[in-house]
Amino acid sequence: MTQNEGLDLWINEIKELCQPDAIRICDGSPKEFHEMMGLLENAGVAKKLNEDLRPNSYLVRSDPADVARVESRTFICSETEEEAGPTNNWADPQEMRGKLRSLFRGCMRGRTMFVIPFSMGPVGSPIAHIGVEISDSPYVVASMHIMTRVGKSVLDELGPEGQFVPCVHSVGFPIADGIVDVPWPCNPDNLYISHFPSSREIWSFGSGYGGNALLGKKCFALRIASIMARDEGWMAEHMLILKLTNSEGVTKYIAGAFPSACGKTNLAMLVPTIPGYTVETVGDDICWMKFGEDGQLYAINPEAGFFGVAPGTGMSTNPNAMLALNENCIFTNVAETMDGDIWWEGMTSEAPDQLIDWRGQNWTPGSGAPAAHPNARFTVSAAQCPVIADEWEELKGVPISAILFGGRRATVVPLVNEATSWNQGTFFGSIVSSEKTAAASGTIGELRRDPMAMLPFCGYNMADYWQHWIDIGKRHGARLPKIFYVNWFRKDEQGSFIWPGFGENSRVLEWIFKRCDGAVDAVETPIGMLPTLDGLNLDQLGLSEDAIASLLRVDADGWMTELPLIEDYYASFGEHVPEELKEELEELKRKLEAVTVNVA
Ligand code: OXD
Ligand code: MN
Repeated sequence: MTQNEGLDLWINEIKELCQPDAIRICDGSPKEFHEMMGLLENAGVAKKLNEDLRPNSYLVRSDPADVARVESRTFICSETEEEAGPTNNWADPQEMRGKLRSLFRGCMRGRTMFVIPFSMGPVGSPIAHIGVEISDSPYVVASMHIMTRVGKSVLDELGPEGQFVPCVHSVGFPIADGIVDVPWPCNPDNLYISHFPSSREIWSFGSGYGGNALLGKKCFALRIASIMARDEGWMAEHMLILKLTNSEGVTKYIAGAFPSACGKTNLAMLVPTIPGYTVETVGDDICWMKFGEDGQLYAINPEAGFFGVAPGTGMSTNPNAMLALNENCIFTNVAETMDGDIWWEGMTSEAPDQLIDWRGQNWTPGSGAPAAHPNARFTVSAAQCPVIADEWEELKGVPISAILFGGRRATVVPLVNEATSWNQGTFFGSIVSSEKTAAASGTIGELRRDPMAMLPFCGYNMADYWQHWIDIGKRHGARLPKIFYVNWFRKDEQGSFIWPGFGENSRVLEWIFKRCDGAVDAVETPIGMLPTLDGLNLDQLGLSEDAIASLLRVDADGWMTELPLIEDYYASFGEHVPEELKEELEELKRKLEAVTVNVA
């Protein structure tokens, strides 16, 4: 069937297990894409949008029970529970294999089994890796066409002996025994998204949506790749990659980890408000980094498209994303306009008078429920982004000068601070958190920690992953990127955001750019280097002195209150927490105590 014997054996094995009616090896061609969309149209789940308004684009409505990633049904099946760590759902690999065998047996009856060879990263890049997804969903095939590189070039690159990550996916809805097909087949009562670290395999059953089903993205590019990266000395991260150029034409590449729904796509496509700077996009979600022969860390975006959250995306918040969406898109669970186009909350300030909502029901403004599902998505090729960087497919990747970490913190964490060392930066990454509840003034809201924005995506023990970061620092000290901790979400006493965010974040990027060159001074504090009052361009923002102070001050009391929370958090990982991080915590405590004593 293919030239790779290992692949052929595996395809046969899965065919025997799943018993499909037919097998098709996908070639990634436009013809194949249109065939898939035709199948979805015939099934009544996809609708072609008005060709004059949104050429070659489709609206898909999923089953209302299958609308998002399901973390509670995502499993890491390492040999021991400790290897998976306390932040993952662990399942015994033998038991899970047994369960999956019985679920997958005959699960593709009445369907075609698609074999999708895909490359995560530009084909032939030394940073890229190959996977093969077997799926019984034409929606998955079409989406993989956009989100990854699919087809013959991948099989050629794989060659007769090449290794691939095997990814098996079924919607879990065989058409047999008198059962008729439904528009969006799925099996939410038997959902399993399972990862086997030792054999680097992925098995996903019961969902057709997003990260549950497009196995190249979170399952491979983060969970399995984080394990490969640990074993092979590289980094697989939940990060955007942007290219920042100053008025002299000097360019730096910055990677940034932010938890889901913190505006990564917006930052990756930002339109700077300050003169002289331009931002271009390399990636908006995932970043793979390997060290070049020159000792520098080089990054690729392993994806080929954007699978972005639609609601909240509009010309005022992310014009570049909107312009990317003019044609050749799949929209899932958005609302439909009466003239056959799409709409979602935040696309325009006012909703149209009448819509068909994501469930296919008539909708008018004020009807209570949102017209688009809050996790409605657009799927679009990255090449369509008007600010995609020319070098986004560069085989050797782009050299990374700075890494950003950030969460949503109403309190304590300043607008930006620079770690004084890789270890301190790793410490900041390990404590990234967002406030779940509104904090009263002077208190800290309930925190959800999301270290390095990897909480649902790290394929092994989170504290061992921190150790991997520390080890990278030890091995590659000299030319590592600088690390910064940013927070766009600081609130004032009235609960309003202090920092305007969006394009104004370019002011912080400018400071980071200059810090990388040592071109601007900073103040040394217990939490690293902070901007001086005139170091950050705040012109014409109209921020009060109080606001600026809240954004740039070290909230020593707030940090002192937070230290025991960090200690408790670290304690939940037991012996696995790297000594270096415990030392960073101790050091921070010592320095904060000295500051509070001085002030007193
Ligand atoms: C995503 C996520 O979809 O992080 O990118 O949830
Ligand atoms: Mn993400």
